[in-house]
Amino acid sequence: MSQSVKPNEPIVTHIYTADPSAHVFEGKLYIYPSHDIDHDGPTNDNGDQYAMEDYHVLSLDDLNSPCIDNGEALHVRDVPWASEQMWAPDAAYKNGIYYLFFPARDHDGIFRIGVATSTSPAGPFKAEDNYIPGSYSIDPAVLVDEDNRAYMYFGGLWGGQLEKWQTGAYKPEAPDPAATDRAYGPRVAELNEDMLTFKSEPAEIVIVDEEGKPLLAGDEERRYFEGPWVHKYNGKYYLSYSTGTTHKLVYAVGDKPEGPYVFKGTILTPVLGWTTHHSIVEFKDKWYLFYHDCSLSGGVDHKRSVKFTELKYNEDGTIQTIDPYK
Ligand code: FUB
Repeated sequence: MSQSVKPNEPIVTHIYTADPSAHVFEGKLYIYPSHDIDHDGPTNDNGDQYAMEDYHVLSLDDLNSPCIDNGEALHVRDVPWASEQMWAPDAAYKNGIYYLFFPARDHDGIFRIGVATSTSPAGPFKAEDNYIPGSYSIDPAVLVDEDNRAYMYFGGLWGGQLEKWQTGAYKPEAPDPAATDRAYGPRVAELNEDMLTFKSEPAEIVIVDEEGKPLLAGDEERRYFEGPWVHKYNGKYYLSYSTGTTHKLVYAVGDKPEGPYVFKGTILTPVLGWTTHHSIVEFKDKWYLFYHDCSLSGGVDHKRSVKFTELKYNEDGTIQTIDPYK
């Protein structure tokens, strides 16, 4: 008999999973993770160790149930425009269709973001022939707002190539910003009603400190690195993300989906492993953080496991910092 899930423990152990995007669909929790695999390839700042080939959708009837693996939902071989590295996905529902958004390298080695569709939240998903025109970099996260407008947030530095797009075109030799330069922000683009195309060119989100000054590239404890997620709480937009090199999940709050966002604090202290990536979801009147670490693989960076824990707000709307190992 399969075991119920427990907070701060891998929700599945038969495969490695990472980058969880959790949503409530049809009364159940669905988790859209990356599917980490073993391989003999190189490990580097380019992220070659994250050599994922497919997606499995996980689901939970509730947080006292076993986690179901609904099987392969999409494989890179079935995505005409993609060549490799099926990284952190997200999903959304609109007009009777489930959409799986995912980044992968195209046939020129450039990360793009694609869409696949299904009539079921568990998939399988059928990929569109081409990536979203005008998309680039990694880590799509889609918010369908209360007015039914949908926004995609995306972007990641280093292996995710965001710094190579600062002119609006892909520049493979683009340098990193100087420590005193403004930090590069994630991108946001509203999706058209078809959920397959952008309504306008992606815009850069500005994250500022409490004095309204944009965060600087050298501020590695707070500046954006990768893995954006936006959720709403008490009418405010919460943009949370990974700080990459300092391995924290942090958040900033704004009044509009496109920002600006004011930096607030840390959600999750560093986990075992280089990457940290998450989502935040409300389920049955409680809030949960889904995240990953490498404890199941004994610290192997590209063999991660999805976990969850309850997330709590203070009365002023700030989020209580979580140490996953306490
Ligand atoms: O899983 C591959 C990459 O590692 C993701 O796209 C990043 O967010 C990081 O978790």
